[in-house]
Amino acid sequence: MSSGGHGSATDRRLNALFRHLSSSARMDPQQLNSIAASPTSANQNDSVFSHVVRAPEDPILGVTVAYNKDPSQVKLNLGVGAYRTEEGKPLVLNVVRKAEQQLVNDRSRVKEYLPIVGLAEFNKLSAKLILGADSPAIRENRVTTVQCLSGTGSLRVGAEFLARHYHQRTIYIPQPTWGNHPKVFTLAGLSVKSYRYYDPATRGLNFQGLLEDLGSAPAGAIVLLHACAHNPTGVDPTLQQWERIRQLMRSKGLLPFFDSAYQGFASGSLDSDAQSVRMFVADGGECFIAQSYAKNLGLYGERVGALSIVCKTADVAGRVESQVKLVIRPMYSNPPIHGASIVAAILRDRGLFNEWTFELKAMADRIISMRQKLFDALRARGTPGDWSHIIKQIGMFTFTGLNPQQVAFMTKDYHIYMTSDGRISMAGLSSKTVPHLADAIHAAVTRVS
Ligand code: KET
Repeated sequence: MSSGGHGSATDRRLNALFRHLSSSARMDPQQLNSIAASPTSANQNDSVFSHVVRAPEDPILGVTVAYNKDPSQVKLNLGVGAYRTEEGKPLVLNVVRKAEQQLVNDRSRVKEYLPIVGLAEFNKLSAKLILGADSPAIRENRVTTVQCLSGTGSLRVGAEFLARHYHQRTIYIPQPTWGNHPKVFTLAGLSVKSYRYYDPATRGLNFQGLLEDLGSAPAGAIVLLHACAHNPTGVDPTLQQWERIRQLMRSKGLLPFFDSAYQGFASGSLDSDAQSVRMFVADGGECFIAQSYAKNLGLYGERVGALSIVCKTADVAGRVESQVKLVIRPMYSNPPIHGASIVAAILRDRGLFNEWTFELKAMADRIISMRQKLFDALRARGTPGDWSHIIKQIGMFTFTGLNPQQVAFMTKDYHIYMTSDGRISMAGLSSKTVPHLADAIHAAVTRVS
């Protein structure tokens, strides 16, 4: 390869570029017009993208798009899982405002890039939050945690790593599950299969079906588990059932991948909601955990989350982390600093942390009270059917059992927006809107089959 000098390839390219630029600069306007009108130039109506077909809206986020277009005064968005106050307004937690104020007041803070793996303190504290402050896995340095773009980004980074470095490319997801799961895993290069989870007849867990399906999964397969507050069903295994699942999975060498998007939202307690994960970590085995702070800290748009990979030894964890960095760097280089700084400020300070647990419990309690109110309202109307699942289900959502036709009817006649599988976000409901929803459900089940 020549290096410099008149004859180098770089010089030739630069010279050609210079000739091109100076000649077009000298071109008169008429000459330019004639080029634009020449038959070889692109026709405005003939886009190189004219074959692109319009994609459907996202089944969950598209509900908000439709809601925003509706001019009705009584419209109600129960689609996306986003917390609203009794006044129907989005909520910024007080503790988040305090942490943000601290950050703004701290003049020593800069906006430099974070490392590829994100904010070190945030990562450490996130691992502690999900695994427990006294977790032996953390003490033994065999957990690697990387800051990712909320829960979705954590799932995707974990899946990309697995597709590159794990011997089994099949991931089992519950039936049903969050609608984005199959897309995230398929696009990461994994092959997606499902295991039985929900029994529409009992509106509860199909525990037998779950055990059978995981029992016949190939050794080593990855299994996606919702850590708590299963979305969309609101049905979680009991601790005894979790223990059976753990034994079965460990005996077959199945690899757990926990999605923890609702820690604190199920019971109102951060520790209780992490019990499923901690059970799998206590046995010394390996697992993946994707954490989101979208719901429990209300940081939806800040995109703050973490991927933790619990390994057998510190040495393996270090090597795994080095490869996770190779996944992240060409995707988005490194994660954003603001949201992670808010979380770190809250998790490191006992006062702020306690305040958070208070606010979190208040959100969880308001959701639980909405369950009772909706149940009572349907009972008062004598709506046909057993609606006790509304008060039994856990977390942000009620899986109503309404069919797509009934959902479409409620949207058209009552301006109530929800996903077509009949899931409603209880966090979007308030005492004022419960009667409207109960009227709509009553009309739907009595008039639409
Ligand atoms: N996991 C589950 C189970 C989940 O419900 C969500 C979001 C996520 C991960 C991702 O959240 P993130 O904002 O990336 O941290 N679910 C709600 C919002 C959405 O669909 O994006 C929902 O089901 O309404």
